[in-house]
Amino acid sequence: PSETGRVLSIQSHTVQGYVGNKSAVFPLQLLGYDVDPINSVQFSNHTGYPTFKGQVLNGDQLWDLIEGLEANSLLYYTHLLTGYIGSVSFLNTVLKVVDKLRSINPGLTYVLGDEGKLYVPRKWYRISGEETDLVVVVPVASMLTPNQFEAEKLTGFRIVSEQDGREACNILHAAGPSKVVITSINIDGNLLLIGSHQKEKGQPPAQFRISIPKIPAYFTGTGDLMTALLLGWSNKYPDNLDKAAELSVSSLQALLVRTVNDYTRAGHDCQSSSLEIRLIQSQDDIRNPEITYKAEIY
Ligand code: PLP
Ligand code: PXL
Repeated sequence: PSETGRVLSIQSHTVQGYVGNKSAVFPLQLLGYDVDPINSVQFSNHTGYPTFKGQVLNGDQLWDLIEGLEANSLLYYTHLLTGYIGSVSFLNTVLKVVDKLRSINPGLTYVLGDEGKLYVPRKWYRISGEETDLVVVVPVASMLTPNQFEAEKLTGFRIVSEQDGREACNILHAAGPSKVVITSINIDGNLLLIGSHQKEKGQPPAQFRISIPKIPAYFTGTGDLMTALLLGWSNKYPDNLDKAAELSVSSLQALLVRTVNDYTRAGHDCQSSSLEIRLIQSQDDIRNPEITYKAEIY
């Protein structure tokens, strides 16, 4: 595969550590993509630390940047990637950005990532005034990568079995996105990734699962990294979401094992606090993952 693209990535920036753009830009660059980051916030560190300081970009400031790019004819992108959206004004502007980018490239792929929490606060769910609990950005997304918690919130549907996970994908397809990857669902203490590609509207999607070992540690930024990897690989294998997911999971797992090993060697208790991922040290695992986790097609 050689297909790459130009990605506009609107996500958090942290000075120290790896979440948001800090965990998405480098891997996408390693996979050959041009990535233009817009930092939706700039914080000293991620919000899981006892304290953080920094600035939040508002919707008007985001639009300013888009206008600057447009004025120089620099708004051609193949992919838009967004993560946590922190305010209503920002959310509305993201919708405007999607429209603007699609007016320039109708084939734009919009990947809506997962943040280990909600896409937007619960009180905004019904912002569109429609009879749905899905956030307003879901219908315009091409690929969605929620975790179990987010998939449940988006669908209003509790996921307690593998079959529930597949059904949640069906509900999400009906809302718009043709590709859905629930990055991890917890079933009887085991982690399962469920992927679903609806190749034609109204048709049953092709679905698969990847069983993932649970690593006894907490990480931050893994969801953002996973979404970036899925964007990168699913663009290279547009008709093989299963293959894209195998590559992504294999990279992520290699990185997580390295992270735990490094912390353990340094005498750190990996269950006492969230670990910063060893992203730079794992660049070979990102560029050339060895497939260690296989997809099982349903
Ligand atoms: N943790 C592990 C061990 C995973 O394998 C994955 C996804 O494959 C994730 C985390 C990402 O999911 P989450 O959004 O829950 O962080
Ligand atoms: O990875 C999610 C994320 C995004 N942005 C900021 C965060 C976090 C997780 O802690 O703090 C600012």
